[in-house]
Amino acid sequence: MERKTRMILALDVSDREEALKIAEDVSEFVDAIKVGYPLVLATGLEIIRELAEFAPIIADFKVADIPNTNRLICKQVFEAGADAVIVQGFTGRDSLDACIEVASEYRRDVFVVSEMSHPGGAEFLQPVGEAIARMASEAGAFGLVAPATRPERVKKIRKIIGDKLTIISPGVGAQGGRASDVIAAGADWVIVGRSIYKAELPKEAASEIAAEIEAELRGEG
Ligand code: O7M
Repeated sequence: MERKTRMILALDVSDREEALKIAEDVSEFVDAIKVGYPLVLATGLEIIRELAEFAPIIADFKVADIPNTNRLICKQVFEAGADAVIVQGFTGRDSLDACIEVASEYRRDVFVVSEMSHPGGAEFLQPVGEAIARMASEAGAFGLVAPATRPERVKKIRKIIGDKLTIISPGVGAQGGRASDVIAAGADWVIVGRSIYKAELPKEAASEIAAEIEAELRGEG
């Protein structure tokens, strides 16, 4: 995945036409499109190939099962044309290894959720987030998912993993996080959903966030 705009669109709409229109509109401002259950359950897995025309696709299925089932899920995800898959880390090293094995067969990437951005993310997952980040690094994952709503946690996790893994960070806009803050804290990409796809003009909204990130990277943030 190229690090250009440093933004990933979370395309959580449930209508195929709307999804394709937004993807086309904002493609110049995003490095990837994250597709998850809302869109795939509503329109079918084929949407991954259709959207791949506009940007690399990260399949957000937060895979969280035993190694064998994880292997079967990841195979389907990559056969469907996704460039990367998002998996949960809390299921342990063997489950994660299964995903990474399949990803390397297909030459694709795995992102691991170490902790989550919503208030409940602090209840059970945050206390083990750093251990999950270390495990993901040892296992050879491509990246971590860490919360833009808590830039101080992104900073801490960046310190733990160094430059070995990338960090993608959801929680910008609708959940209260700021793109520039989390890029400054060490995230490689921010993930933005509602602030773009619910905006009256998604292209304008994406362009504004991209400009904010650019200013931060130039040191004007
Ligand atoms: O910008 P939003 O809040 O509309 O969307 C954020 C997207 O990121 C949405 O698709 C969530 O499911 C996802 N997300 C979080 O919001 N918080 C997390 O901790 C993790 C994710 C995620 O993408 O996990 C892989």
